Amino acid sequence: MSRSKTRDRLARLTALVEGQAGVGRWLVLTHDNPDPDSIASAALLAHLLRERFRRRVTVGYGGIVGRAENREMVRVLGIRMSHRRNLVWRNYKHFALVDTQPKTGNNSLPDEIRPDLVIDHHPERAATRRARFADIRTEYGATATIVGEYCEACDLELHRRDATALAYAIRSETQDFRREYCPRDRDLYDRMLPRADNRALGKIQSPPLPIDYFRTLHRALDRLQSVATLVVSHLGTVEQPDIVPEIADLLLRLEGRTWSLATGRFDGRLYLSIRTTNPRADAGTLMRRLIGRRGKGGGHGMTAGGWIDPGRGGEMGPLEDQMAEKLASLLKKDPQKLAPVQLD
Ligand SMILES: [Mn+2]
Repeated sequence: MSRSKTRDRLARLTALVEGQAGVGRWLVLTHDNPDPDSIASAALLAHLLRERFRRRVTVGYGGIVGRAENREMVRVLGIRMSHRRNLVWRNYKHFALVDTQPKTGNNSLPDEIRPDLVIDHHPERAATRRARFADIRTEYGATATIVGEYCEACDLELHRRDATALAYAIRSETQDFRREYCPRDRDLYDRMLPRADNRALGKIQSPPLPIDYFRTLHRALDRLQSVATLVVSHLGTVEQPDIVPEIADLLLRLEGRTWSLATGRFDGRLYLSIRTTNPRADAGTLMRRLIGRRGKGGGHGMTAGGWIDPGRGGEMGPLEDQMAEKLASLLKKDPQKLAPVQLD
């Protein structure tokens, strides 16, 4: 079903990009603080627009490529991306969003710009309907799988580094298929892995880690809290926001726990990440209820992220505690019983 879906949509995409409406420079944007899924999706869509449609394309991002693995991915695979501070919006005629949607608060596309193309696997947002072309497939584990299928559907030649980027994106986004995915993700991964550069994959998966990583990890373990099956840690000010979901993933591996929450402060915002081992959960909706109108958030069933603007002079502590207690309540656990976990 999905393959014919891709072909139908490819016909519409082709009409848009090849038609008069598609002439002029394209900007393909990842979400802010891009992860491997977003980076691979953008790199492959840019490759498709260049090779198949002969368009001039720039890949842009906001925030920081923070995680050591993601920095290594960009470096080893030679992926070229421009930071938003170096982008002049009016130089572009067309805008594409991958692994994110308009007005979600996690990408740098100005609200007044209507995107031409949106490809994503997060639940559809109202603003996405204004895009000229949108392909939202929530059943997919990775947006990179959707973009990869487009590349295959138009017989685009995929180089070793493209196959490597796709394989790594699917593997990391699904945590080696321990998180939500569909057979399409597995199939594309199986087609890409034999063509991928194994040495590059190895380097990307175990890069050198800066001392700040260990400092933050130390703090995370020092400030561990728990109630029933929920484990929580507040990292305070962090060097880069990607460490927050990374710690949430790690905490979830604590035996006997099925939910984790990590928070961290960066650049005036409090970032939050929720993880669960329950495949029937809806972490994205839970995150949006947790944040309410104080910020932006969303996600999938088993993973979610968001941020809150704590306002001026917001002290580290009370807001974090309030969020942890609210999450405990939403999960029907007694917030009063949230207590430190002593490790020494
Ligand atoms: Mn994704």
